[in-house]
Amino acid sequence: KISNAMQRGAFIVFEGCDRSGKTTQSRLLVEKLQANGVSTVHLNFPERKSSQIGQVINSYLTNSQDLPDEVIHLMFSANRWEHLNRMRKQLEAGTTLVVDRYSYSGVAYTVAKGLDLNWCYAPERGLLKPDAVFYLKTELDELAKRGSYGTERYEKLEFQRKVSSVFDCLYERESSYWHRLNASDKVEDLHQQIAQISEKLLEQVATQPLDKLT
Ligand code: FDM
Repeated sequence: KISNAMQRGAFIVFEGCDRSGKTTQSRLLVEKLQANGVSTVHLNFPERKSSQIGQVINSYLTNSQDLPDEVIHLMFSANRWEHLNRMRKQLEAGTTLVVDRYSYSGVAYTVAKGLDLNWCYAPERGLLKPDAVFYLKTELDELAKRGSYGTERYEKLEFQRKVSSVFDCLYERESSYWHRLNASDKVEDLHQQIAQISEKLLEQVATQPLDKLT
């Protein structure tokens, strides 16, 4: 039996369109794992507060600053790179990370603007690869029913439709570690599905090395 000290945490990511329930589900998972005594940290990309890059992203998203599509894309990626070392240390120390959005949002939102998928993915190579991605898939009319969007840059139904189709492509490509879930399921049912998969995952990955996006 391998001692606890050698076990790493799991790297779990939530992806999906705006208002798909990522924040609710990621919080519920964090609470559940913590209640089970698992050291767990909740993160969210973009991480808007703790760096200058994050602050630029925030002013871009709230429409107070304009930037070329390529530039903001690379800033979203840089925002992940600037948190890489800390994330790796936490995982290696046995802490599980539950992350609301990651590289796949980076790709999906920029490809939805018309940029090339391979170009969009390139700066993500070398970042840590998640052990699992929970893709909360929304039907567009369901999203529309959830009421009007906020005022941030991407919160428009037509744009979300494009984002959603890129997520579907990514799911086809990455399905070995993606779990596509129906975002219109009841909150509690979704949570049960996610918790069950995560608990198994925690055991499976504890002694596996961390992987990188290639
Ligand atoms: N977003 C998020 C991107 O365009 N690229 C990225 O790399 C990431 C992580 O930022 F519209 C978009 C997705 C969303 C916005 O997301 C902020 P949240 O859900 O408010 O954190």
